Amino acid sequence: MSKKFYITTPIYYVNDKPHIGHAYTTIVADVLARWHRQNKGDVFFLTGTDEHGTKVAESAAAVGKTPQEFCDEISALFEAKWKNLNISNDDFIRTTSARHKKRVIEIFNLLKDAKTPQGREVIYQGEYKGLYCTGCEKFLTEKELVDGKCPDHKTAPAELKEKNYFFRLSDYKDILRKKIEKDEINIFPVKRKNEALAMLEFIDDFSVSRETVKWGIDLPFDKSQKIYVWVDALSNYLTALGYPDDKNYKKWWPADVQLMAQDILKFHTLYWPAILMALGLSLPKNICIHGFFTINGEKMSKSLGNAIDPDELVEKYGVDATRYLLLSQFAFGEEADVQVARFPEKFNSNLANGLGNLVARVSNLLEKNKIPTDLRHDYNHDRKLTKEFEEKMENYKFNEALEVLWKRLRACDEILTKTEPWKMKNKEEIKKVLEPVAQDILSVAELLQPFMPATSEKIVAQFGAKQIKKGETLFPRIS
Ligand code: ME8
Repeated sequence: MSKKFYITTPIYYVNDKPHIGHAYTTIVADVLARWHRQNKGDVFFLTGTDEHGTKVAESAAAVGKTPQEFCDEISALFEAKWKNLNISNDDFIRTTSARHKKRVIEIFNLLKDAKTPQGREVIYQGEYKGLYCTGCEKFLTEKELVDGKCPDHKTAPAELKEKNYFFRLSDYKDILRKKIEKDEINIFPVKRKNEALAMLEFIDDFSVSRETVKWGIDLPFDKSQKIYVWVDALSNYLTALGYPDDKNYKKWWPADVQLMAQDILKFHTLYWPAILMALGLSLPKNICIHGFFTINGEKMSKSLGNAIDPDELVEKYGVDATRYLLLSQFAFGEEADVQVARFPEKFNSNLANGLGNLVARVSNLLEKNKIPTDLRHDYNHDRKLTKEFEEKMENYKFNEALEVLWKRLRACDEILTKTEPWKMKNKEEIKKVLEPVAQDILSVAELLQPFMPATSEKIVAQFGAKQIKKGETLFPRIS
């Protein structure tokens, strides 16, 4: 039986247009999904949009739209951008969809009856008095502020005093600590695990409903309240599977990999596992957290106006090159400054010259000299290369996985430079040089499939033929 692999991205807020930060997480998920499918995994890849809360309602009002109209529009924009990046998600969940809302209500009814490990009610009514940042849709403590402002949004938080229902997180502290320490929820990279453990010491019960919010799902047992947008949003990973009434969730849950950046670490490593434990469900296996992109050292955001639209890159470089440029630039998990100014140079050296030129030269020589080849056409043919590549993939080192392939391409270039087959007259001699190089190209192309699916498909078709022929230019140089 093939191994199931359930992978998720965060569901993105519709108040912001998709930018390369969202695109990065989604491309990484796509690469992992495609890689598992290629290895005969049974994959379910989920992404979607987070559409409730004051922030979204305010964004809609600012452009004179109803919240639902606004959500429909921006959610469709996310879907279109993902299509444009050749994202192979199996489902797209929206928190304003009927299927999601219905199941969130069921989740709340289950939580209402649930007991903590200490036998107390998980949900209780209380009053929240404190700070709230609408930009983050997050409750803040004084300690988290910088100069009295939210460090992410650089705005002063609102002072709130309202009736809320709370989740008794304090009763889960010990069990959460144990599970995180023992890697039962494997938080990657380890520095994020340590951050989660440090945060755990300071957390308190959290609100699961809001009194003063208008755009949201009604709390089933108190209609004066809306479900807090974060609990609504986290539930998506279950509602998309049809939890609790559709048995489909039994096939896919728990998630194998949940991807995100560190901005939402607390919600996913502490709140979310506690909610799952309260529901009696198992915990996600891996929570993989990447760094926050900056653009020239500045946080990328709508308010700062420096966000890059992935479509801009696709238009300039093409889909596969955009995916390559974003994933090869830095290690997953590190803080990363996107240096878009370096993209043209990288495109020309690694794609136009590196891969593109090699494919063109070798195919041209084979066609011109009418040399047939007989190449092995399977993923595992070059065990050494595949193993080295897989080791990097298993550790989320996508930039290094790509480098493994490019190292091989450079070695091919060196062979050609050294042997100069274009000067050779004897067909057998030419074949002796070119056939192994063509095999390397084919093996690299097979492994490249999760990153650059269309390019991989073209090269595999081209080099899979008995008589290899020169094809179209894969990556025309950019000036
Ligand atoms: O937080 N660099 O949605 P969101 C890298 N709706 N990644 C970035 C990024 C950047 N500058 N900006 C955004 C939410 N991302 C909630 C999530 S999930 C149940 C609810 C990516 O639209 C990254 O994956 O603010 C980050 O975690 C996510 O977008 C936040 O998206």
